[in-house]
Amino acid sequence: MKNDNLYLNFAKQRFSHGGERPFLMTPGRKALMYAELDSATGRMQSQLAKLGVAPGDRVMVQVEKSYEAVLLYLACLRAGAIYIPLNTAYTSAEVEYFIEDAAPRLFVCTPCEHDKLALAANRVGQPHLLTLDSDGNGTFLLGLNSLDPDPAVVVRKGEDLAAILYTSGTTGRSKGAMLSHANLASNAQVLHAYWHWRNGDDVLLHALPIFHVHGLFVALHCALFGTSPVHFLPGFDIDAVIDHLPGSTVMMGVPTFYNRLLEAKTFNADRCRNMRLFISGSAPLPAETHRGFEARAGHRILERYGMTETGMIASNPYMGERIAGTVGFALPGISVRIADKNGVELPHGETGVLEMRGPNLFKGYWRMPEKTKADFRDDGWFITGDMALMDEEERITIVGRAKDLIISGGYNVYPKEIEGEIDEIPGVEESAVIGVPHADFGEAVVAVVVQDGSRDLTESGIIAALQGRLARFKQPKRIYLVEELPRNAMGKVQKAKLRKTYHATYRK
Ligand code: MCA
Ligand code: AMP
Repeated sequence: MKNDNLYLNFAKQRFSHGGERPFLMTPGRKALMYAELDSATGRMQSQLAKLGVAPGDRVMVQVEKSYEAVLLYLACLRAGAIYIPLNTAYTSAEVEYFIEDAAPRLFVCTPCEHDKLALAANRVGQPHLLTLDSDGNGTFLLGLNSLDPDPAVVVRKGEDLAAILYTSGTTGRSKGAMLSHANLASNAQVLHAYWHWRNGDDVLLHALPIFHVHGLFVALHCALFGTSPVHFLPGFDIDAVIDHLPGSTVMMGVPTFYNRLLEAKTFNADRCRNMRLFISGSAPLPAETHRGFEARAGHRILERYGMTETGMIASNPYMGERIAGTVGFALPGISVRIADKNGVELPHGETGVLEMRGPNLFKGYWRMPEKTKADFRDDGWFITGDMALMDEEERITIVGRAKDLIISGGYNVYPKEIEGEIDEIPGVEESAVIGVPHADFGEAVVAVVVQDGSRDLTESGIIAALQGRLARFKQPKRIYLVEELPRNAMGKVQKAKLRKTYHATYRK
């Protein structure tokens, strides 16, 4: 029987060629070699089986970056389990929802979060709760070395699920995007070819988190397909990134990475002498960053566009012109159309909602058939919620969002969720959350709050009340207390007006 397990795509074709090459290289640790991958992931597969994880079971993971975290992801693929990574910034109150929703068989967390999560897990389900830290220690690894690697990669059909990635929604609650082995394999193959990956010769500089599509799939899958060594940094530390540039050829980052490189005095073209490609995505790259980077580094950043539900949809060309402010062309095998609100395709040059179709398109939202239905046209096109236009050559420009979404430093924040938490605070009558321009994060979260008069609220008091309830990156960085919110004739809060009023909050 044909086995479409994504792991085989990486392993069978490539590891044997790349055997003597390092895969992950983290400062202070011995490199993890490609030759070690099969046995290390096979051993973890045996560990998963010992813990009762069967094909189709969910494995939820909220851990720092480490070799073992990547091995665990690959082991879940091998075992046919569904991998669910969570942002390490989520609080235990937020994680409780994910455990209840996904009902994982196993939850792997950082040791310092164990006790808090044990309480949350007990309230909503009973997954095995084990630990893993950034140095590769933890209860998940106990006894691992005495296990024999399971040589059998579990048979999966292309449409079987490989991962669920939670993405917040306009209605407030996070939705689990179900991604299949074939979804991930097709996108990885397309990107590997489109960006002219040089098997063996490329070295990837990896400073992204590994709980999102960007760092986990786009970056690591290209490296795995190319058996490329990866400078695997714990996070985006500007000095470490600049130090590792001369030994790298490709970097992927969110616009904040590029803004910060331009702010750094030690960053210059000489540091980039071996680099062949800088890629940006997850949020709009400001045209001035694009131009400033070219002037300083001598490289035109290649901007691409995608979503958790779809992986990458469009990219500027590798060989052709990379134009600032555009996201390039639909990737091979992926169809894009710009449509009106009824799904009718619009002529070139007109702005509408970007819809797409292709082998990378997810299988729907986990246990949310109604939400899935609402985001698809009857003929299968997926409605991204991004406003865009296409020129005569079919080059795509993202011009805004139909969905009420803030992107801060590459992390998505849905105002509805934040407003819900603020409105729960005693003394708050109502609130409106908006994004305002921010030089480092692109957009910063700001809340405009009306009091109900029952007590005296302050900016710091409201921020303090949100601690533990929302991840730090979602918390408003400024709160404005006002008498009332502007509304239109229908009674709807006029967010555009608020964005205009508070536009200059972070202007230098
Ligand atoms: C950290 N903080 C933030 C953010 N990150 N606040 C707002 N927005 C953020 N993104 C806050 C922390 O809570 C903390 O606040 C303070 O900033 C410093 O925290 P630290 O961890 O030191 O921050 P950092 O290391 O400087 O992180 C900034 C970062 C990081 C490097 C830009 O956020 C990051 O790696 N972002 C990448 C996100 C990503 O991978 N997105 C891809 C999604 P305090 O001190 O007050 O506690 S996938 C996707 O979008 C699609 C598929 C796509 O197209 O790729
Ligand atoms: P996520 O839900 O984290 O996958 O975020 C996906 C959203 O990020 C998209 O729907 C876009 O709104 C945004 N996005 C990703 N890449 C770009 C880009 N290059 N330019 C503008 N927006 C982007």
